[in-house]
Amino acid sequence: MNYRFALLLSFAALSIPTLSFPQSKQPNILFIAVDDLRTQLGSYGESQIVSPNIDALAASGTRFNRAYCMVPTCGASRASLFSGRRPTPTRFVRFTARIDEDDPGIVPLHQHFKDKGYTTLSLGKILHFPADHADGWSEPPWRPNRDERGLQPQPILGWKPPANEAELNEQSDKKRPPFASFDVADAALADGKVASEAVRRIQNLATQNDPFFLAVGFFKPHLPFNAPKKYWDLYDDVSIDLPQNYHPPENAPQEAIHSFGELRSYAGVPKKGPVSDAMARTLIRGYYACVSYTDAQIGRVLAALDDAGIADNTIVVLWGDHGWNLGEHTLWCKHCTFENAMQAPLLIRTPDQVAAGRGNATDALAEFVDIYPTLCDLAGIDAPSHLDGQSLRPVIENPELPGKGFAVGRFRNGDTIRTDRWRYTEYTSNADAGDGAIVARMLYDHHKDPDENRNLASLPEYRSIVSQLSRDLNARKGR
Ligand SMILES: [Ca+2]
Repeated sequence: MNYRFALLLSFAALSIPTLSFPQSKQPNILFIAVDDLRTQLGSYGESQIVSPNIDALAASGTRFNRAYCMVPTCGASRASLFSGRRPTPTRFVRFTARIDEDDPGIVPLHQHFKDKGYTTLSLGKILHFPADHADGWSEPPWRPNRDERGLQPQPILGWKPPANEAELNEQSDKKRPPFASFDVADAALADGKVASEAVRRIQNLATQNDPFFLAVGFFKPHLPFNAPKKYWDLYDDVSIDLPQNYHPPENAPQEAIHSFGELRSYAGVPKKGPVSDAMARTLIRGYYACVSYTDAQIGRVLAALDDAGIADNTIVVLWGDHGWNLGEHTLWCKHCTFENAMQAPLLIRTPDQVAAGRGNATDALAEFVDIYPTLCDLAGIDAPSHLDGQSLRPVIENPELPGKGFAVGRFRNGDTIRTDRWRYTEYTSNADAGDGAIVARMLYDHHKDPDENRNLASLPEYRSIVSQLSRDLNARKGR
């Protein structure tokens, strides 16, 4: 056998696996991001929120009952997820965080898939700055026109608006209310446009040979709670109460409670003190309406996958970038390390689950830095070495597995760890340096106090638990 013939034979042998698994069989990824989505959904238990499409996805894939963001603010959470790296006191701190500035030189999730032959597209709100690692997308990131100024707001049941313009504006610089109802079609607002573009793209991508990584980011339920009227109408007859823990936790340090500056920047929201009960109820209802609106758009995108005949070869991931407080502990918005801000939905549906026709749910703790390695694992491509998380594939395939057993995160000067039973947070005096003295602590027992109403950190009988959790937190947090 001459050398040339031997070489040909060896190439032929090498090519057999490739021929057996043509590129078109590599799974696509539909990557759905929802801004400020908390786990108060029917699929996560009792809820007044109408979210049939997210619930159906949850039932057909793996529902992570305990998944946590790394930083409870938009840009930093997203930058951490896309980089696959934990936040530190100087990395992924604010909503304006960028990967290319905070963690230069690493290959982010979308770039990695592009390098592996995927067509990668970003629609709507994905990274906070579309220019951040824009080269990792096959086309420039696309966002809809979000100008809603020409729309006529409709009255909202149960909400008495300020009596006059002066009353509306006197307490705010932003000059627009935190919620509005518009009697318009879904596509008149941004998320309807995002869904329409996603549907159009899916129809085209389904005809191409290359696998795709399609990132679709919805803007709601982020403030302001603007939604088409029909979604507000879903809650006309729903009695909405303030949360039972509309008060700070017992013994909570002042570091834990913020004054929801994000909400206060909207018109009609007082600059100090609590909002009125009427406004609180309307905020909750507006949040519900926005979730239902976004849920309907997610349904259109998922239906497009089915209609194109590619659902059985597409991994679907749905995640909220962090949770949200709807009055719990007197808090609104995110920006804290309570469970309501750190926890967010995470749903992953694999082609195997589509083929089997059923999903599952797991209590294994998951962190959003795990999403990057999970997608590599599920798609059968190598994961880069810089990743801080670990693949969730074993948990998806066997939801009874315990997983890694912890989730850490941080916000400003607070570092927090969630374990099976506990949430522990410690606040340092010098968050920027990351080495300040610990000035306050919180400890909540989720077996006895899932709403986190009683801080146990200063009680002597919990001293050893606090010490152990502090050691675990400091061993695992980003540096
Ligand atoms: Ca967000």
